[in-house]
Amino acid sequence: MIIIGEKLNGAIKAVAQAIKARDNNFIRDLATRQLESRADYIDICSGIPDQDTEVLEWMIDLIQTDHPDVRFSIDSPNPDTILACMDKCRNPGIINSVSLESGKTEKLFPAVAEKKGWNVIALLLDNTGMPTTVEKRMENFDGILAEAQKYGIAENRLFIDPLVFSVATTPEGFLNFIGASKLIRESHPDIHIISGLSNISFGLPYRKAINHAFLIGAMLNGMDSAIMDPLNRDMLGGVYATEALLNYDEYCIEYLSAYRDDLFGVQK
Ligand code: THG
Repeated sequence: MIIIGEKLNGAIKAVAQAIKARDNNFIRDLATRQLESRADYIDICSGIPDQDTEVLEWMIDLIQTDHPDVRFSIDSPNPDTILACMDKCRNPGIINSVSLESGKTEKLFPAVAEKKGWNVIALLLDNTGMPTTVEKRMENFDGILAEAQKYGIAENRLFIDPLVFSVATTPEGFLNFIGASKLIRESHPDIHIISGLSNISFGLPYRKAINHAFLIGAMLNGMDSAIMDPLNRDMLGGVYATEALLNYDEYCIEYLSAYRDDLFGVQK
């Protein structure tokens, strides 16, 4: 699994406060802990539209001073912010995100095509709003793929987010998510499939049970990347265990290594 650490998000109250106070140490610590939990990318999202570029550039500078090899997931609704952040990053990262909403791919795909090593998350969304069926997701997938081909972006640089809604309000949401995931996985083995783990449980109690079931169900149906909390040790255990069961981790080498380094928090 390719893990994107979600913790540096202004939607989380403590992070919003740290951003407001420009609390360097809070930000540095959350980045360090996520990297110690072997996050492949650190997602950064300000949640403040009028200071978006400034806040994200501040985080990038801070974190890459401590961790010269860090790769960022630039999480912003504003393509100009994403472009500015790409220039700041020492290492190639991942754009979060494009979609078929007007202007997004036109602005960001040329930068992906030009900048070596950068990857891109594409939401299966267009100007008509959230997709509610498998068919609409696949129509949007075809649209994204056509755009990527136009700019010569290889399929293994694309992370498709089929979008998932809460099971509390959208009873068939998970089935539609995996319906699209399966079709994409079967027809395009090199394309990555990604999701945020927590939308599925919105509005329900004991969210971690639902998030955990989602994680495993989605991994069995082609999801190979997640925006998640790598400090959540139960969830991290689920990731490593499922990878081993699916024979992506021969002889459980990664699982055992994570256990030895106590990433699951169960060592004495
Ligand atoms: N797809 C894409 N990008 C996304 C999302 C997506 N970016 C934002 C969001 N969804 C993913 N990020 C978060 C960040 C924080 C939380 C949820 C989603 C959150 N975290 C809790 C906290 O830190 O307090 C803890 C969660 C836990 O313990 O597991 O609520 O869907 N492309």
